[in-house]
Amino acid sequence: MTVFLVNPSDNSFGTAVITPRWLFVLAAATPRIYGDPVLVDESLEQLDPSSINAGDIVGVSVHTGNALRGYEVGKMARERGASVIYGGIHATLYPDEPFELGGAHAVVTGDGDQIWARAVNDCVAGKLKRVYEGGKIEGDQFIAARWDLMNTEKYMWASVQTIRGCPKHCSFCSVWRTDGQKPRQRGFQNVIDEIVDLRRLGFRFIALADDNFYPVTLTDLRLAKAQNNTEKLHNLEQIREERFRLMSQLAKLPKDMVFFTQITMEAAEDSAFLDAMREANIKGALVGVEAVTPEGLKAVYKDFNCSGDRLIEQLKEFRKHGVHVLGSFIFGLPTDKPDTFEATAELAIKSGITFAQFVMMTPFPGTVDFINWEKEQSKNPTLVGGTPITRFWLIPTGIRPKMFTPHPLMSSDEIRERTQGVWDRFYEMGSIWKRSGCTPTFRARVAFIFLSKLYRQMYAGTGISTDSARRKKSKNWARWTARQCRKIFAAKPMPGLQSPDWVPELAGAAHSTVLNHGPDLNNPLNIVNGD
Ligand code: B12
Ligand code: SF4
Repeated sequence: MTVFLVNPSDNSFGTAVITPRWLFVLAAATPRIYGDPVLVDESLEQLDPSSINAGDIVGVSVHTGNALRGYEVGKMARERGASVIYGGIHATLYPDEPFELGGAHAVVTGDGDQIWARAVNDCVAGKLKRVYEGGKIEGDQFIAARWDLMNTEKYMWASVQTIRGCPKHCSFCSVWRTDGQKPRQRGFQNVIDEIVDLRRLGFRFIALADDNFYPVTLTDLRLAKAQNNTEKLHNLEQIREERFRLMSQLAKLPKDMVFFTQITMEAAEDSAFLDAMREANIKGALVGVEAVTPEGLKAVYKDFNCSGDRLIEQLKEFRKHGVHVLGSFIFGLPTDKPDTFEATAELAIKSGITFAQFVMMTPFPGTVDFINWEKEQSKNPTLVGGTPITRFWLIPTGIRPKMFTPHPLMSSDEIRERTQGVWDRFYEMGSIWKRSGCTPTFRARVAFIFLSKLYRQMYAGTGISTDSARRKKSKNWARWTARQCRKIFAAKPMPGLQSPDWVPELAGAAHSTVLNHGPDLNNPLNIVNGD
C-alpha cells in the first residue's frame, strides 16, 4: 500500500515558484510504518494515473481554484481501486462536494497536522469514517514539514508557516473565518529548526506562508490600554513579544537568507517592527492595499488602510526600512470607476513598490462578499452551462466567466481589459528597468527583469489571452523562464549547518539557545558551512 498526496493543478510549468506547504506537512503527518508517501505536485507535472494501484490511499487537497481538477484526480484514483481522502480549505467549506463530485471515501476538514494519521490508520484498518474534523489546532501542535521528500531542483522558494489566523475581517477573504481570528503562533524554535533544514538543502529564499505576519498593531495596543482591559493588553503584548523573539532568531541565520511574508499596511506605523524585520532579513512582504480610494476601502471592510498621499507615504515607509513591497490591488469593486484603473497604476508606480498584482474581484466561498452575492443570486439564479454561477469553480474552465459579480458601471469585459492595461503599464520595460535600480549589480538587475516578466506572466489571470498558439507560446516561455529563475534562487547547500539546542526549561525566552558546536557563540547559526 502506498500513500499518495496530490496537489492538483491544470497548469504545469515544470518549475514552481513556491512549495505547496500542505504537501510536505501532510507527508510528515503520515505514519512512518506505511513508508514514505509519494508526493505529486501537479503545478510541476501531472499525475500519472498508472502509478495508482488498488489498495493505495490518495490524499487530495482542494482550494476553490483547483477543486475541479482535484475531483478529476479523485475519481480517477477511485476507479483504480484506491481510497480517496480530501482535505484543504475548499473541502473544509464544502465537505459534501468531494463525495458528490470527486469520488471521495472521506473528507478531512480544518487542520490536517494531527488528524491525518488517524484517517490513514482507520483506512488501513478498514474503518474509514466519512468525515474527520481537524479543527483549529494550537500553534504548538503544528508539525514541521518533511523537506527531505522535496525535489529541490523544482522549486524557487520553500514555504514555512509561523502563524495561522488573522484578527481582521476583510469582506473578500475567508482566512479569518476558516483559520479563525485568534492568531495561533508556532514556537520560534520549531520555525528556526525547519528553516535550518531548508538552508542545509540549499534554500536561502523562504516564503513565510502566514495569513498575517503582523497580528497585533499599535492601534490594538492603544485601544486595549484606553479601555483599561489589562487581560487583553497582556495577551496582545505576549503575541507581539513572540513575534519579536522569532525575528531575533531569524536574524542569527546565515546572512544570505531572504524571507518574504504577508502583512497588513498598519505595520508601516510600527518602526520597531519594521526594523526587526530588516534585521531578520525579511526583505519583502505582500501588502494588501486592495483599493486606493476611501470608498473602495470601506467596501471591503478595510478602512484601517489609508488612501491617497498618505497611502504613498506608508508604502514608502516599508522601503525606508529595507522591506520591498508586493502591493496587492483588487479591481471590480462596486465603488470602482473607469478612472480608478489609471489612478491605481499611477499610485503603484509613484509609491515605489517593487512588485504589484492586480486581481479581479472574486467572491470566494466563506467570505462576506460570497454570502451577500449568494443571497442576491437566490432570487434569480444565473446558470452557466447548467451550473449556478455561485458554484463557479464547477464550471468547466473553457466556459467559466472571468468575473462573476455584475458591476454597476462597467461590463466584465471592460474591467478585464482595464485590469490588463494596468498589468501592462506596471510591467512595461521602462518601469521595470527603473525599479530594477534597487538591485546591487548589473547581473541582479537582469535577474530582476526576468522575474518581473515571469511574475506578470504567471499571475496576470485576466483571461485575455488570444489564440491557443499564442497561449502555448507564452506557456513555453514561462516554463523556460521559470527554469532560469530557479537557478537565480538556488544556493550552495550547507549540510553542516547546525540547529541550536533549545534548552527546554528556558524555551520561550529568546536567549535560551545553546549550541551544538561551532566557533561563533554569538551567532550560532552562522557557522559550519559544510562544503
Ligand atoms: C501562502 C499562500 C499563497 C502563496 C503560495 C501558494 C503555494 N504554492 O502554496 C501565493 C502567494 C503564491 C498564493 C497565491 C494564491 N492564493 Co493563496 N494563500 C496562501 C496562504 C496564506 C497560506 C497557504 C499555506 O501554505 N498554508 C500552510 C498549509 C500547511 O496550510 P493549508 O494549506 O491550509 O493546509 C492545511 C489544511 O488545510 C489541511 N489540508 C490541506 N490540504 C489537505 C489535503 C488532505 C488530504 C488533508 C487530509 C488535509 C489537508 O491540512 C494542512 C495542514 O494543517 C493561504 C491562507 C490560508 N490560510 O490557507 C492563502 C489562500 C490559500 N490563497 C488564496 C488565494 C485566493 C490565492 C490566489 C488565487 C490569489 C490570487 N488572487 O492570485 C493565488 C492562487 C495560487 C494558486 N494557483 O494556487 C485563498 C484561497 C481561497 C479559497 N477558497 O480557495 C487563501 C485561503 C487566502 C484567502 N485570502 O482567502 N497563496
Ligand atoms: S485579507 Fe489579510 S488582513 Fe484581511 S482578513 Fe484576510 S488575511 Fe486578514
